Amino acid sequence: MFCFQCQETAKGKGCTIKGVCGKEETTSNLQDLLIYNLKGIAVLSQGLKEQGAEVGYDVGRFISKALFTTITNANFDDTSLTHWIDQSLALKKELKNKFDALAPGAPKTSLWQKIVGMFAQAPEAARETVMHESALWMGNGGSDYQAKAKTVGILATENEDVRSLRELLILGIKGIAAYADHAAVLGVEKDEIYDFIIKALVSTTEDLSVDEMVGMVMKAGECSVSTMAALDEANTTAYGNPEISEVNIGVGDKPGILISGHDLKDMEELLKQTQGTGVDVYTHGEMLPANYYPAFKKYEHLKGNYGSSWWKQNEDFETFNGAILMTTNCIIPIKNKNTYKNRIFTTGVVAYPGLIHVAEREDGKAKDFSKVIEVAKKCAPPTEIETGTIVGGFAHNQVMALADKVVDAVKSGAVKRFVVMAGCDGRQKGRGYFTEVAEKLPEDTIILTAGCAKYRYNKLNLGDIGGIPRVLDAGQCNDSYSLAVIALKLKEVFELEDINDLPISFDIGWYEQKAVAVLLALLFLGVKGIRLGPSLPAFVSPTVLNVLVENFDIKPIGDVQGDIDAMMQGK
Ligand code: FS2
Ligand code: SF4
Repeated sequence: MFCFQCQETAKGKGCTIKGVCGKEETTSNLQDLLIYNLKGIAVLSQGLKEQGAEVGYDVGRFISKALFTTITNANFDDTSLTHWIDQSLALKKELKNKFDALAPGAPKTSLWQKIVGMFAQAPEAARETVMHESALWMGNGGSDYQAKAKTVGILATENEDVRSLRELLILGIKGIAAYADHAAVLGVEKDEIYDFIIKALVSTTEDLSVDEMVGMVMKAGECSVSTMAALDEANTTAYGNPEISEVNIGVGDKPGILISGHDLKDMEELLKQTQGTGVDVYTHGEMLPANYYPAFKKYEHLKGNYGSSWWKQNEDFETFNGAILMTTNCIIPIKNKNTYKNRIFTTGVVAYPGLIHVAEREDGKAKDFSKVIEVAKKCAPPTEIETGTIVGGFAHNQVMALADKVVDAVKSGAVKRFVVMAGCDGRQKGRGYFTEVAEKLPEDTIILTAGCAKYRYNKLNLGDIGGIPRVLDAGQCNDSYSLAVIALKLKEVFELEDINDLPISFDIGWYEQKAVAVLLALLFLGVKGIRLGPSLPAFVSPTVLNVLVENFDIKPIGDVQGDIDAMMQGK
């Protein structure tokens, strides 16, 4: 195996024996093979499109979901991944049949020209050599998946810089695909998003120049912005605009279900199905921002948030005592001493060996969470681990409602600087940096956040500036779009030419691939001087890093006080 997609990769280089995340070698290999098949699906889809044939949304949806399931801490289950590969092969066969049925004399354009143009003159065997092998390999049952996987992984691209740019693109579109899938679940799908994901996958099968590959990476940033905008539209249309909310972090006296991950549709259906059952619902990790939506706040049995971010789940799930539902990443390996194995469920793109999986929606019907509810009913209420509240709900609409106050505070000098400390949390000790920065930032600064990075400081009680809380939480990493909207609005209000002239610094924590998509979005919006930690991505080669440093002044986090001093000077 070779995997270097997340921040905690072994020795900062790559996991080669077993994932630091707990991913087994066979699992990693199957994920590589799934990506390889997605490339094949993309090559065939692109060819069909160029020929004027229709490629339905179901293809974009399948690719998105499949990419999503390969994100860090989503799928640890070889049986599930084998099924994903089986499905990808079936789709590939279907597309290939369509492709072969097209008339060879039809108009020929770019990719089509390369592929079908040669088809027209070549005998069957020769034709097959023209198309990228990922489009042609059809497998022959599960037995050869492992053998095949070993030949198509990341290291199959030998040149370090080509590999780096291809992987940066693939990891970026994994994040984009996750956001696209969330939007699709709520009925918002866009041609341009699926088109780009397909183009990006195809580009990784081609011999492009470095400039062309860098161009694709930048386009991924653009697509990331439009995908996050689509998701914002989907979320707010379905559930209203998040609003300032005090979220209880204590517990009630009834048994509960703890829902984690990012899927708001699962949240909605779970809340409906638990109503009147005597079972309370609590959020964990990235589901905390569900408490900010008007549509969910109306449920009295939504009791608040329990525990902390994803990497604390082994402890939090123990003391929660009740049923647990993982709707997306991040699930982490269950230890022998953990007792919650029989009360945790997966759904959607999440899978873990031995756990019960709640099946997909069918025929427009809701998912059936009855098994989760039955288990919860037999459980003890959660053990109280803390009390009090945390405040959040500062997505763009809420911040815009406070815009006058915010602008006045900047003009009067009451607020000197905004520091965006969004992104991910994780297990590494070095992440204590973000807590320290939050504690030591001057009191005339405001922290803008989204994602699970906030758990490093959202219970610190950092006070407010004239009624504006010093930590403004926009929501999940899925809501990072809000931070861009806020920055662009401030730029407009202060009549600035360049986003970098705003009194905003970016001090971002990253962990997995959605953070890569968000980072590329920020670069596309022209944000310069981003600090990134706790370490720089292993998939960025020294040459590619140089490109990022030269064009965007990206830098690693340094020591706390030094970084604060520099940020306060706009550096
Ligand atoms: Fe937390 Fe980072 Fe949200 Fe993940 S903000 S680890 O990308 O999907 O979460
Ligand atoms: Fe290693 Fe991260 Fe890949 Fe897991 S996801 S195998 S920790 S690089």
